[in-house]
Amino acid sequence: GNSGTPAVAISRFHGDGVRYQAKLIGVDPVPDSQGGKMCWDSMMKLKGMEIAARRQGKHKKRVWLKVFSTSLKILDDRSGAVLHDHDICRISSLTKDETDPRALAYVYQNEDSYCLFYIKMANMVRPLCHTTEKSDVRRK
Ligand code: I3P
Repeated sequence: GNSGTPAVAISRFHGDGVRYQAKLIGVDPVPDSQGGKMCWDSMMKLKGMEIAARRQGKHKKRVWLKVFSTSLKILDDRSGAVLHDHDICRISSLTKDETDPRALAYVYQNEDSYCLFYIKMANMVRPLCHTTEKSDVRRK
């Protein structure tokens, strides 16, 4: 039967996806799929590294975040090369950075390991947070 994802099927993320301009703050291996403290500690660690890098004149990597109905791709902003191709089913937690309205983090499961991806959007993250939550994908 069709027990798929009808809500997702009618979303605007079908087909070519929706592209957001962003920067990759950092990627950090984490021990688990979720956990508020775990995510926050990882985000603070990456933020510390970002600050240290900036002091040395280094900039965050500019990327495009492309959201599709079943995947999230992180592309190099210049070449368009796919740096990360994430199956949305394997994104186990999404954390809004309460100290930065443009930043968010999610945990991605790759086989038996987990990685936290910390991303800074060019614009406010609220629309993205809403649309990646499946219950909110349904429109009207
Ligand atoms: C930049 C400023 C930007 C920041 C950028 C910094 O510093 O803080 O807001 O971009 O980060 O270099 P300055 O004002 O001294 O030029 P984001 O807001 O996107 O973080 P970046 O160099 O890592 O791109």
